[in-house]
Amino acid sequence: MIGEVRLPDVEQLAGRLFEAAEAATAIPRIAAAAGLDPAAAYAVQEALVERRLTRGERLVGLKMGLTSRAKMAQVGVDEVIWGRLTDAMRFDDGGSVDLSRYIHPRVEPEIAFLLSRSPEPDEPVGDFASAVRAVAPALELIDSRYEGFAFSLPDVIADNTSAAGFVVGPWRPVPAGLDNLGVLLEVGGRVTQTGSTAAILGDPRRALDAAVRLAGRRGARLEEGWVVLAGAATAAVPFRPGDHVRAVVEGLGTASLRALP
Ligand code: 0L1
Ligand code: MG
Repeated sequence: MIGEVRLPDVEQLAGRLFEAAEAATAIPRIAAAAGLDPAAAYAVQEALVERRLTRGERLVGLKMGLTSRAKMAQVGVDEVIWGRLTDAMRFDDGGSVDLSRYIHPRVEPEIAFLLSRSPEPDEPVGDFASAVRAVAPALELIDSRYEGFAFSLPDVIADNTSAAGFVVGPWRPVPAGLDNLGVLLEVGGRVTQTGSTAAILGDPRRALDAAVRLAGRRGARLEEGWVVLAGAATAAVPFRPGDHVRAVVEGLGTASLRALP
């Protein structure tokens, strides 16, 4: 048992979310009927990602979700959450993606960290910065497996926090200040969202602290060479066939992705 949820149910719920992603077909929300609390929802997430690993994917990092007020307001959930990234979710910077693989994809501009070592969950706050080798502009492709892109906190945790894909721009050394860099999201060369890295928990480095601590609570360790997506600096926008999206982060550069027509 995990809370009120039996282990076979954890596997069954993970299977439903896995199949929904495979078939690119939305399913009704699962958490209320199954009695999922956040702890049980993370167990479902783990079982869901385990299915990807079983078919040969590799864990390459973590993502933080709902780290900005704009994102919390957009989805009506007000807690920072985390999910897992695999190698199959990564797209080349400037590459392209076939959106028919997704249900209702959206994109959002982020900051990515590259880890130079595996941080210890009990390191003092702020020390995790010494575990960062480089930083980069990034894009996250999110795709809720739930109908209407609507969910509760345990629903979205179980669904691996809507993780679907990501792009990392050129890595560069971490600049002195990361806490107030301008961020733009362009679609087809037109600016559709503007924000600042300050929107990411006040400073994206706090998202890294949160990643290490929250994952540590579930016995998950971040590894050397992993990518940590710190969270979006703006609300997400729909990603449509033919769109060319670009995240522009002041002083860091750009990351882009094209959706096939
Ligand atoms: O990366 C994110 O902030 C997404 C978290 C889940 C909420 C959503 O799907 O927008
Ligand atoms: Mg995100």
